Amino acid sequence: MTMKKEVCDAVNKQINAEFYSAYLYLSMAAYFESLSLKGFAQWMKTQAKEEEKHAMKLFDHVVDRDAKVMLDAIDKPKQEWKSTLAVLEEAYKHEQSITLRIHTLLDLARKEKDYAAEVLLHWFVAEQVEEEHSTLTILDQLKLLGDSRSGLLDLDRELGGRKD
Ligand code: OFO
Repeated sequence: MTMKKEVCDAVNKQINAEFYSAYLYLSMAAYFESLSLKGFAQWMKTQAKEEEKHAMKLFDHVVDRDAKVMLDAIDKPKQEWKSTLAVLEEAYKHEQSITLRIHTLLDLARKEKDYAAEVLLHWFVAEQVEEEHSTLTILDQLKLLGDSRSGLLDLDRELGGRKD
C-alpha cells in the first residue's frame, strides 16, 4: 500500500530531524575535541553515526513504499556550550523531544491506518527508550562527579571505549 501524503511528509520531516540530530552530536563532538575530552568526543561521533542509521532506516522505508524521499536543508547546530554538563543536558533534552516526535508520528500512522509505518515506528519507540537512557546515564554520572577533574577524566576514558 502506498503511503498517504500526510504520512509521507511526516516521515520525510523525521528523516530531516534524524540528520539534524547527527549534525548536533557532531557539533558536540567538535566542542569536546576543543577541550581535549577525546572520550566524550568519540561517544558523540558514534552517536552521530547512529542518527544517520536512523535517518536511513526511514529513507529506505519511504523508498520501499514506492513514495518519494524529499531531503530538506539541515538547520545549523549550536557550536558552543558553557560546560560538559550543559552539553549532556541539551543532548538529553534533545532525545526527549525526538521521542515526542516519534510518538506523534506513530499517532498519525495509526490514524491513517498505515500499518507498515506503524511497525517501523515501534522499532523507533523502543530505540528512543535506549537513547534517552544512555544519555541520562552520562548526565547523572557527570552530576555525581561535581567538580572532580580526575573523575571527569575517568569518565572520558570510559566513554572513549564506545564502539557502536
Ligand atoms: Fe534518532 O535517536 Fe537520537 O535523536
